[in-house]
Amino acid sequence: MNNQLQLVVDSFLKADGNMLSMEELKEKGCISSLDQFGSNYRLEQMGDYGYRLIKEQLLFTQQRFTETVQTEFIGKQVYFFDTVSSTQRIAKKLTMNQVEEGTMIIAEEQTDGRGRMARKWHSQKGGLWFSFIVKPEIPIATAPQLTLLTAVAVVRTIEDLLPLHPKIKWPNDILLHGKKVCGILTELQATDGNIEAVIIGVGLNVNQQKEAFPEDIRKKATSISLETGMIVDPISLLKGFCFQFEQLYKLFLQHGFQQIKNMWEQSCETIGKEVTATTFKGTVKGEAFGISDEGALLLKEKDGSVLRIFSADIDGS
Ligand code: BTX
Repeated sequence: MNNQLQLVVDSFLKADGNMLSMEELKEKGCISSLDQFGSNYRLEQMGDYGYRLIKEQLLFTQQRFTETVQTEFIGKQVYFFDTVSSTQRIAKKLTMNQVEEGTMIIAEEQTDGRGRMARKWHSQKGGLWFSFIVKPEIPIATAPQLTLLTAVAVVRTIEDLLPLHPKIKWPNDILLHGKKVCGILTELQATDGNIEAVIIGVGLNVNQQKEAFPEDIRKKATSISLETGMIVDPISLLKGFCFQFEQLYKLFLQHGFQQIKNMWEQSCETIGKEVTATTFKGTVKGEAFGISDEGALLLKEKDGSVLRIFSADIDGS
């Protein structure tokens, strides 16, 4: 066995002390986790008793990532940290100097993770916290499209690796069964109206258990592990994300936003709902009926007037 692996052995015992049978493991969904994460899980036969599931917990290391990431530029230059204040802050500092497109900063834990409008983002160990830099030659007004593109990349990553179907809540929340599993923060650096760099921060709750979330968000936050009952390899998710993002980003640069917009709408749970949008200017209510080409939420008020919302918190049924 590769010496980078940390072995955790879970015995699946029945109440009578016997191991679970293959059929029982299948019923519990363990076999599907084996299919999804073949390298992380293996079954060992225990004589005539049944099977034991051996869980090989893979370490969160730069080496495991760089050796196998399958991209041309996203995540090719990486900075891995155990603990940082905020990967977003480090990424911003890096952009002050010459930095390659796709450069990524990844941390196992953030002590001062931030969301939009300087809100706190809880970033304890067990999650995946990273920021990366892209330098698209696009008009500033279309930069919010990158948040939506990133959301599609997260959805595709999760759907590709796990038996889950995440939904997007405009503009930047990814939900699993109605709870927030991921947040995206997009920040711009521009000079004279031209984009110099876009810094995209992604916070994905992976293996945290319920107690890891502070009381105030426990009801509305979730992790992949809480939704699947599995311990998931964050490096597989990170590699998957880099691949998905790069594919979509190339498509975006070559053919524009339309195809990304279609994919986004397919996974969006906000469209078609009556929502309340809280913006800087106040609160508005209406039916969310689509997004504009710039990525703004289109809201139809009761009197039929249409509003374009560029930044807001959305509540709705
Ligand atoms: P947001 O403003 O949409 O969401 C912030 C809100 O989400 C908080 O006010 C809180 O209610 C809730 N929240 C906080 N932490 C969590 C969590 N772990 N899971 C679910 N809900 C939570 C979202 O902003 C953008 C988040 C980006 C985070 C990444 S992590 C890497 C990078 N570094 C950094 O400092 N930020 C980004």
